[in-house]
This record gives sequence, C-alpha cells and structure tokens, in this order.
Amino acid sequence: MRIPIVTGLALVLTLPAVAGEIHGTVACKGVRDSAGAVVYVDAIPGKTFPAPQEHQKINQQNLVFDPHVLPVLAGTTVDFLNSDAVQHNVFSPDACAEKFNLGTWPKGQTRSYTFKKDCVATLLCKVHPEMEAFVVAVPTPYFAVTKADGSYKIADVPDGAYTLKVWHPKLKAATKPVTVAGSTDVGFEIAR
Ligand SMILES: [Cu+2]
Repeated sequence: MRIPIVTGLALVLTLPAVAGEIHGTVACKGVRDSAGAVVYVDAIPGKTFPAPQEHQKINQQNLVFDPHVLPVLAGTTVDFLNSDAVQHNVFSPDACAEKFNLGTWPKGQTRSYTFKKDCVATLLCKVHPEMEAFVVAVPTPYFAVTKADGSYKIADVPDGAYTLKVWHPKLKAATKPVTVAGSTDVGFEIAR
C-alpha cells in the first residue's frame, strides 16, 4: 500500500496550478444577433500587465473593417491592412486614442497604432463614411468577444474575485462581480 500513496502525493504536489475560465452567454436584446459584445475582467487592484509584443490586426477588405470589434490589452499595437484596390484611411475621433489619424494608404500596405490606455476607440475611414469598427483596449488580458449565439469563453483566468464587464457598440454596458473557481459560468442580458 505504501508505494501507491507516495506516488499519489508526489503527483498532487507536482501538478501546476490549474487556471480557471469564465464562460457563458450574453443575450443582446433588440439587435440582430448577440455577436460582437466584449466581455472582460476589469482592472485588478495591485496587478498590472506588460504591453504585449505581439501585434493584433484589422483588415480592410470589401469596404469593411474585419473584425468589426477587436478587444486588446491596453498597450497593444494594432496593424491596419488595406486589402482593397482602393485607398483607405483609419482615424479615431476619441481622445483616449489621441484622436489618431494614420493617413491614407493603398492595397497591401499596413499602418499601425498602439492603444496605450484603456479606451473604447471608434475607428473610421475618411474615404468611406460607412466604414466603422471598434478597438476596445482593456486593463487585463482576460477578455473575449461573443459569437452570434452570445456565447463567450475567457480561458486561463486565475482563481479569484473580479469585476466582469460587458461592452457592446449599441447596447448599455453591464457589470457583475464574479468569483472564479475553476470553470465559472456568468451570463448577461443587455439592451438599449
Ligand atoms: Cu475606406
């Protein structure tokens, strides 16, 4: 009997700390579907996250921004690629994104902007007024975007108590306290 007990103990002691996850559904009322809501863990007191080295990308193709909603950790650089035969521009009217304007550039070229602080930045194109997208720069790396059915999953969240927030381009934002212990389910319903 002694050997199995010792082996079992050693196994428990050497297992890495298992991170939890937050998942669930955001029901978006009064809009076509429940896609494009950003769910994220708000600032955690005493904890900061270094700016990611890896860039994120938004493509301009067929006269639309893709993706339409991009959450990033504050400090992230986003590369804007023009994949169309026409010129595109990218600018933001929002002060938290320094009202940046990257100029206009042709197919195959990229220009970049670093979102330095927490910000919901509207992205527009001066050439095509109907083009619109959003970069949502948030204070933690724990975020996700909902699919059309409203489902989302934020992986690798350390167990603990947090404030979970939801942002949507057209609907009222919402906040919920959440205690993550392993796999944790949190649902929202948001409306105008
Ligand atoms: Cu354009």
